[in-house]
Amino acid sequence: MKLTPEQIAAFDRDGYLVFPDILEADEVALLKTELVRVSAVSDERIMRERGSDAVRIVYGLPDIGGPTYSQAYYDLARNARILQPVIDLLEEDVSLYHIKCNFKEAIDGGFWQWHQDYANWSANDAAPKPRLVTALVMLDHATEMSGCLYFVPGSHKLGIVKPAWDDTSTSYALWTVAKDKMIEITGKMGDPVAVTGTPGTVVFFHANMIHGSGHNMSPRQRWQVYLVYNALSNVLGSVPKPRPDYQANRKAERLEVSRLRALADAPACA
Ligand SMILES: O=C(O)CCC(=O)C(=O)O
Repeated sequence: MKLTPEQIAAFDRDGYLVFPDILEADEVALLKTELVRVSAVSDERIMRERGSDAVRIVYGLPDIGGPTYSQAYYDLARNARILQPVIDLLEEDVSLYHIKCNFKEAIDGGFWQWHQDYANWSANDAAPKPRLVTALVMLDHATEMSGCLYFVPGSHKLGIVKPAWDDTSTSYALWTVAKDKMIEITGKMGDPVAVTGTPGTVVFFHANMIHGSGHNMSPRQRWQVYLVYNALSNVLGSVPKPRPDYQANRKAERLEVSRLRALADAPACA
């Protein structure tokens, strides 16, 4: 899927693009089945909600030989429908920074504070520039009640907003946008918008986009996959305590675009 100049201009203006119906029902079903399988593994790549057994995040799905490896996610990261738009947006070849699946289980799935991903990747991994793009894949209906993401359109143009460290609100510590800053920014830029959609929807967003999401109050799960790509020129600097490869891949290997239609059509690689 090649992006048009109009789509690229809309991404530059708003910081995101939404495409419904990119993955087909059988592909979404395969990705969900694989998540059920790998989330049963006991490993640090599976992180839980604070004070609960509910899974919050699964990392490591594209890592061949790893405990949470899944061929379907390895293929997804290379699929033309996801990878080609990312290359079009960054205007260069990319490597895979990580894949993260956020579960947000019915009733138990917790919120995500307002934050910018690049504030975290800059501080934690010494990513020199915000030349990373995330492709969010919806595996369930994302609704306001089930804890969909919210964006502040245009906020990617603000650069890094002075971040505040928060290791108490949820089980996942994060550099966040502080409350007073958030009130100031939305006062100027307008209220955040809900990123809702049906299973198979893909959303591309900028690394400096201010985003967050609420608790899942609904009786249905809200699973979403986040595939993060880094421009090959954006080589990570050194840090005293590098995060594991499954969170910040330092190998910077160029990804080849796969034109195969269905994830299951790809040849086995492990
Ligand atoms: O899945 C969500 O609701 C939010 C996830 C998020 O913002 C993140 O992983 O950076």
